Amino acid sequence: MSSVDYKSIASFLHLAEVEKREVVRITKETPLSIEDAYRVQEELVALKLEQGHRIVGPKMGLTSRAKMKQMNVEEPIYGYIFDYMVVPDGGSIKRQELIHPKVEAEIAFIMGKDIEGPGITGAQVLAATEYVVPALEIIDSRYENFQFTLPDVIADNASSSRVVIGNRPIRPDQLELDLVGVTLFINGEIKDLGAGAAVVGHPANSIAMLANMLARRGEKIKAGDVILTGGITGAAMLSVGDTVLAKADGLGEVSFKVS
Ligand code: OOG
Ligand code: MG
Repeated sequence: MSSVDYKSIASFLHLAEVEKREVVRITKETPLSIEDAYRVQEELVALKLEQGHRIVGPKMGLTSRAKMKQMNVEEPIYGYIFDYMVVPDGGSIKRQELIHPKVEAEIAFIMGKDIEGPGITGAQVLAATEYVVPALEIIDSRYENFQFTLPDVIADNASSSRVVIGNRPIRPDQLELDLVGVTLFINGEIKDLGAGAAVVGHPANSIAMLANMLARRGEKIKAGDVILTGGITGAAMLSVGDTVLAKADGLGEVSFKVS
C-alpha cells in the first residue's frame, strides 16, 4: 500500500500554477510510482473541475524522439487540456500568467466517436476522427528549471498550460498524416521542424496508445474531444514580444503572440 497523500500533492501543484511559481519536484522528497503519479493527476483534474473548469480533451506527451531526448524521459504520458488553457488562433498568451513557457508544434485530432481501449489501433482511431488541425502547445512545467522525472511530469498534468488550435479543420483521409511536414517559426525564423511520423510513427498511433492507457483506468476517449498527439518538434523557450507560427503541409497554419 502506498502512503502517498495524492490530494495534498495535487493542491501543491495546483497552487504553483495559480501563483506562477516554480516548485521543487515531488520525487526529490516523495518517491512516486507511475501509478501514484496518475492518482495525483486525477486529484489535480478533480480540483480544476471543482473550480468550474471544463475538460477540452486529453493530450499525449513525450511521443517523439525529439521530446523524449530533450526532456530525458523515455515513455509517452498523458494529461488533460482545460477550457481556460485555450487561446484563439492568432491570439496572445500573457507571459506574466506563466512560469517559464515553452512552445511545441503538434497535430491535433477532433474525435467524432468514442474510442474505448484496450487493443485500439491507429486505423480505428482514424475511422473515429472527424477532423485534424495543426496546433501549438504552450507547456509550462511547474518544476524548477523545467526538470523532472516521469512520475513528476505525470503528476503535474504533463506540463499543460495553454494551447492554440488551428481553425481550418481537415478530414483525416485527405492526407497521409505521417508524411505531413511541420515547421515551427519564432519571429520569422525556423526554430525546429519535423514530420507527423516523428510521433510514434503516425499521430493516430499516439491516440491509439492514449485509448489503451486510459482503458487501464476505466476511461475512454469521447466524441468531441480535441486531442493533442504530442510535440513533433522539440519545445522552444518563449519571451515577451515573440510571434510564433507553425505551418503544416496540407493542414495550414496556426499562430499566436506573447504579450
Ligand atoms: C511534458 C509535456 C510533453 C509533448 O507534447 O511532448 C508534451 C514536458 O515536456 O514538459 O506536451
Ligand atoms: Mg505537447
